[in-house]
Formats: sequence, C-alpha cells, structure tokens
Amino acid sequence: DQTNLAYSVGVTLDRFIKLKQSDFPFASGELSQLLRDIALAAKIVNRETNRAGLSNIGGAFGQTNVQGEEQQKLDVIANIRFMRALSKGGEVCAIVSEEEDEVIDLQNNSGKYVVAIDPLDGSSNIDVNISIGTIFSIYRRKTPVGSPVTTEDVMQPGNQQVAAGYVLYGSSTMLVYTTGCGTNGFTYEASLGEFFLSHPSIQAPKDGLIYSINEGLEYEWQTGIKNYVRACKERKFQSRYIGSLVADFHRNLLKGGIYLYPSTLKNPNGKLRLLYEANALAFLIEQAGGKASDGGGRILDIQPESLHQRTPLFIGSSAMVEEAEQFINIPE
Ligand code: AHM
Ligand code: MG
Repeated sequence: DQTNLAYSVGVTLDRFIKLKQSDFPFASGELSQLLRDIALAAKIVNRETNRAGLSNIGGAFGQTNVQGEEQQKLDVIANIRFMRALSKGGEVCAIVSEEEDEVIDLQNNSGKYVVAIDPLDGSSNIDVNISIGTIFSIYRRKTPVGSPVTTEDVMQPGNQQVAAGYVLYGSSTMLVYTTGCGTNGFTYEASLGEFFLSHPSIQAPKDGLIYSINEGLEYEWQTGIKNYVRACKERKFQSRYIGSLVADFHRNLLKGGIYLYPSTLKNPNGKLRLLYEANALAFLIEQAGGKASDGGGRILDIQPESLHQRTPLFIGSSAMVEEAEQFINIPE
C-alpha cells in the first residue's frame, strides 16, 4: 500500500501529503497547502523552542533586536508564527486560538477553512526544557465560499474536522496528523529541514498499563475517578504525567495508556479546551483505533457553545477509556 511504500523509501511530509491528496473529501489541493503552511510554521517554532534557554542572554547571543525590546515569551512567539502562516497562505477564513479571546476573522472570504489552534500547549513546561506541543484542528466552513464568516462556521462539533494534528517539540520533534484516513507520524530531521514519515498508520494499543492524571488534585475528584485510579494502582499500572498534554497523549498513543483530566472542584468542566485541545486529539486517537470521552459520551459529538469552552477528557486505549467511563458512571 502507498503508506508502506512511502515509509520504505524515506518519504518527506510534503511528498506524503501529495500522495494522500486523493484521500481528502475535497481534493482541491488547498487542504494540502494548508497542512504544508502549518508544517512550515512548526519548523520555525521548533527553532525558537530549541533556542529558548538562550533567550535571556540575547545580548551575548546577538539576538536582541535593535530597539532593545524584551524577548517575547515562547507561547506568544508561537501564536504569531502560526497566525502569520495561516493568514498568509490564503486557504483560511477564520482562526480560533488559545492566545486570542475572539475569533480572528481574516477577512478572506474566499478561504475555505477554519482552523482552531493551541500554538504552544504545556505552558508550565516552557521555561524548564520539557516537551511542549502545538495542537490544531481544521474544519471546512459551512457557509458558502465568498460570504462572510459566521459562528456556524466556527462552532462545529469535532466530528466535522477534515484534518487535525499536533507537533511535539520533544527529544525529537514530531508532527502527527490525520485527514480521516488513519493517523501518521513524521519525525523532523533538523539538518535537512524536513519531516520524514517515521510512524505510518499508527495503531493505539487496545489496552495499556499507563495512566496519566494530575494526582495532586485527588481531593478534588469525584468518587468514580478516585475509584478508577485506585483500580489502576491495585493492578500496579504505571503512573506517568508530564503535564504537557501533547507529550502525555503521544506516549500513551504509542505505548497504550489513558490520559485523564476530569472535572475538579476548581474546574467543574475540567481544564482542557474543547475546540483546540480535546477535539484534535480525539480525532487522532479514533483514527488510531482508540477512544476519547468526556465521561458521558464521545468528545467528537459535543456541540460547542463557546469558543474557549472546557471539557473533561478521558483519552487513549479503547479498553481503558471504556473502563474509566464505567467507573465514572457508577452512581455515587
Ligand atoms: P495550558 O494550555 O495553559 O498549557 O494548559 C494545558 C495543559 C496541558 O498540556 C496539560 O495536560 C495540563 O494543562 C496540565 O494541567 P495541570 O497542571 O492542572 O495538571
Ligand atoms: Mg493549552
């Protein structure tokens, strides 16, 4: 099959996107271009991420700008980079970003796509050289091309995504994406400046032995979550929690496991955002054979009501997510 062929000959992301173009529901080439725009911005953010530790010695490093302005925080830089890539490309009409309160209407009515993005997730890990990520969702607009963007275009449930992915800035930098025909992973080769297909057709293990949750919040959990985590411990599962959603998700995707961010006293709807955190990962995990739930049902079927809406998230190996749902739904 094409994917295996691509793998065996060392295929770049660009080539793979081209090979797969016929898989897209609307094979116009614009979605391909949009994915390439995102990949380019990811390379730039990767470069900034690698240099992050040097930013405070900007003078010695020769990086202070002429006005002597302070170096911007990495999440702000990432936002600027992705916004620029998405607005210059011409395929996008509107953007939802974690870094922006309102929808960014690009005033480009000929753009077919709406993008929701968390440009740099894992903010608490940015300053301490621990893996962080970018998460993105792509939707086709609902209103006709040429007309102004409406809320209907922006507030689509996750099951309407035409593509989604993440970039993991880790010990290696990876880009993992789906267009609804499987989940494929690419590793960045910095000296060549290219992403290469390294993880074709990723299959999440049906079951796993890893659970990832912020256990410091245990006293804020509902009984079902406490019982589920206790059941994990009784079976001596491994507890692994980085605190960067992309990194925790990625590990569990490859090794088998579950990531949980339940409702807490402080955040009754959990902490994570539906539009630009949960939906993309839910699409990716389902395309890899896993599951994503808010405890009551499928993440992808939630109709969003507000831009920055939060949702509890239980995501990973299908058997583990199903078991967690059972614990959650036992009446207290
Ligand atoms: P952020 O968007 O402010 O970076 O928050 C999202 C992050 C996720 O990457 C991570 O899984 C989670 O917050 C960790 O939260 P906590 O510190 O409450 O465990
Ligand atoms: Mg975030």
